[in-house]
Amino acid sequence: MERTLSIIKPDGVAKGLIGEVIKRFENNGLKIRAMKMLHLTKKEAEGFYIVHKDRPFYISLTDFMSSGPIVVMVLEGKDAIKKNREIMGATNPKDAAPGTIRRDFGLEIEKNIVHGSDSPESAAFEIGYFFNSPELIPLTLILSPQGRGLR
Ligand code: IDP
Ligand code: MG
Repeated sequence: MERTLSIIKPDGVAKGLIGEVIKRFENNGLKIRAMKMLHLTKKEAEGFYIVHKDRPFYISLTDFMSSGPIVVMVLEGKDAIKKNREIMGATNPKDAAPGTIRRDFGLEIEKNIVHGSDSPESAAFEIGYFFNSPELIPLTLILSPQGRGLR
């Protein structure tokens, strides 16, 4: 099992795609271990994308990522990093395969609906950027909830 960080970016939230994106993860066997809606400050967006600080699109990207609410999620499953990136599609929606989130809904290379970690190292950094360990619900509890009427 592997974990990855997913973000539904401000364009995905604004277009009403939260449910659509989550449905695709669930249909592909990815379990949601943690989830929250946030509105990042510019500084928080800069910190998250620090790996891109020298790229020409850094200012525009961090303006965009702090422009409205986002949904951040920890996904877990077999090969979750690769699987999530397959479901998302290529960075530029024009290059993304048919049936991927970015191809189906992305406007252009920056406003491409979703983010996904690209390696185990970035997943660890990105999950830790938004979540403390106690915020991750144990997988066993997700798969077989304990409670009144559910035993
Ligand atoms: P990824 O999201 O597919 O991993 P990265 O290269 O890590 O792609 O870029 C991070 C994000 O920065 C992209 O998802 C996109 O929103 C934005 N981005 C990447 N390349 C460009 C570009 O050339 N122009 C504008 N924005 C870009
Ligand atoms: Mg990336």
